[in-house]
Amino acid sequence: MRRLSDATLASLPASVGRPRYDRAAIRPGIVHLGLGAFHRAHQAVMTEAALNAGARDWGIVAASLRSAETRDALAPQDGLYTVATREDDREALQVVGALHGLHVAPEDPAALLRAMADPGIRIVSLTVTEKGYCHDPSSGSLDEAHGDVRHDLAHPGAPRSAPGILVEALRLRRAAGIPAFTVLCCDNLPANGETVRRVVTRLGALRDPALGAWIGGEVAFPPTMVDRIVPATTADDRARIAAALGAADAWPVVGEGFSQWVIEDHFPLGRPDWALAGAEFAADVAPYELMKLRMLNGAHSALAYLGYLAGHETVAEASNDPVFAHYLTLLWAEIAPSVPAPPGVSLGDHAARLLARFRNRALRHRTWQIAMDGSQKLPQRLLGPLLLALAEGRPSPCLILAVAGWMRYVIGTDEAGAAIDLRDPMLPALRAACGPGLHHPEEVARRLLGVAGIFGPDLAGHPTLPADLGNALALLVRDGARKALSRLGDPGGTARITGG
Ligand code: CS2
Repeated sequence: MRRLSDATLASLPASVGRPRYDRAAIRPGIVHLGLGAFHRAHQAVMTEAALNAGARDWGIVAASLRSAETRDALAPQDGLYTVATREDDREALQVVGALHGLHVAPEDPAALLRAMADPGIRIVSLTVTEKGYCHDPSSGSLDEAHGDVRHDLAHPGAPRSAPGILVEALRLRRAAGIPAFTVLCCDNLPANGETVRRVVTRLGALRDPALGAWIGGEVAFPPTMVDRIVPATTADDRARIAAALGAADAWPVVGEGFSQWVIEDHFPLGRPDWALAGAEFAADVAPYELMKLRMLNGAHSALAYLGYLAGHETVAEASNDPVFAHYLTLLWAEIAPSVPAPPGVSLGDHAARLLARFRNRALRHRTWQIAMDGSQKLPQRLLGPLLLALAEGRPSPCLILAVAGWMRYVIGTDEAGAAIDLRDPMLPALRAACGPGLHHPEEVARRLLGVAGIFGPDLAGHPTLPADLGNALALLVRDGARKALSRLGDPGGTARITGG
């Protein structure tokens, strides 16, 4: 079968969207770090809208920070790829042309740094996942003992971490008298702009106090909330999309119809007109971000652990199970008081919309995928709302079950006794804490609470939480996740979801 490429673009079926501009006339304005599916289905699609509307100097140069896989898939297709938007039985295809250069950082860090130091680049955006920032998730500070941080301090010209790459590129610009690019973190981190500023400024200061001060003073780190559900692409996706295109695409991406981007409009060197694609600009992004991290991502993580344990392979399977749907409604009612609703948003309507999005059966979003890297996700998704509920004396059985679900999951065997393929940067510490095993749930809960970097002293030292988590974990071990959830009552008849 022929391959998707500039040469085959014109012969795709008429129903497939494609670049409406001359790709050869585009100059790069953005370097993006982290060439995963999410970037290609979210920010790149929004930038494509600006290119389609006539912008010429906002092409994207994209870099993978680890493997060459995506570059190897996309380079033979001139950087083109398909975005498939799926809602139940409907699917729309769009070929995106916004990528105008592909790097693999470990192969040639100098080439990536040169691209970032080019005066034409005005924004460096990132989707490197939570763990890519080398920070301590419970405090949000740079983890100075992190292997990649130590590497980048020892070899500053050939950095391998995202903060190390940003610091070196900014140093090169400063030395050459080129204004700093804007750093746009598009990961689900709490206060993402501020968190990345803290981490990058600190790493800069460790290299040279003057560089740290310059980064702190000169570089804009606007906060942003990003939202679109984009599961990992499957072999079925590739086959179906190739058949529809009449051309092979080695790495299409698949997402839901919903897509939201809320950004603080602070781009000293300019930005593409992302509003053309529906991006919103807000003076205060914090309420959108808290709502996203706690309502959507918090529920996602709860479903990931408890759903996986109950044998649900995907989010759609779990959310279409009435026991889990009921649990979600109760969970959102517990989380909502910790969320300051953004202007004009009803949290009840928001929760109903989330349930409909989760139930989209056209997406095979694996619970196992979302369960990855729990140590990096739990604090902002579940522990923040739990801490507030404890402080305000609100009972939180669903949040406690979600956290206990994570504990049950990291013990490493499922309810049928099969090993779980655990992925987490803190795996050695988690495994050590889980040593006492399934027969000693209270002890496991107590030890996991003490793992540095996840819970923080307020939760680990709380007078009642350790016992409550131990009991919830014991319940999950004894009865299994589904049975434990099926016992949750709803004393008010219908859970009331009200804002905080
Ligand atoms: C998910 C997110 O993998 C995960 O942890 O919760 O990727 C989620 O799908 C997105 O944030 C939705 O916008």
